[in-house]
Amino acid sequence: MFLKNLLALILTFSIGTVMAKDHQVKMLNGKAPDMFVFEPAVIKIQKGDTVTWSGDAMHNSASINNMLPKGASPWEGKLTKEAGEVSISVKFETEGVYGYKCTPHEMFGMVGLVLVGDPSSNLDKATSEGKKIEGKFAAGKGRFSEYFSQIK
Ligand SMILES: [Cu+2]
Repeated sequence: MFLKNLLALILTFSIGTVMAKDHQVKMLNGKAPDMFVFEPAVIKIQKGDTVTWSGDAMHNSASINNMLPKGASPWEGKLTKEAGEVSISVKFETEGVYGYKCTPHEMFGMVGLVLVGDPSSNLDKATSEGKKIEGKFAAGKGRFSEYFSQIK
C-alpha cells in the first residue's frame, strides 16, 4: 500500500514537470513597413511555464516596469550578437499580463505581451500604460493597442 502511494506521488510530480512548457518567441528584424517584431507578439502560457527569446541579432527581451503583475520579478535579457543566440529564458510564476520590449527597438514598436493564466489582475493597468508608451513610438504606433485587442 505504501509503495503504491509512493508511486502515485512520483507519477503526479513527473506529470507536473512534463506539463510545464518552454515556449519560443522570435526576435525578428521584420520586413518594411513592419520592422522589428516579436513573433508571436502575444503569447498565452500557464503558470510555471518558461518563455525563451531568440532570433535575429541585436535584440533582447526586457520587462516594462509598469506592465507587470503585482509581485512579479522584472527581467532584462542580453543583447544578442549573432542570429539564433538566446537573449533570455524566463520562468513565469505569477498570473497576469506582462508587457516587454526590445531595449534598442522599443521606439520602433518592438514590444510584446506574455499572458500567464488569468491576466485580469493587472490587465486594465497594463493596457493604459501600454497606450501611454506607444504614443511615444517613432514607428509601430498602436502596436500595444493591437496586441491588447487580441486578448479575449
Ligand atoms: Cu530589437
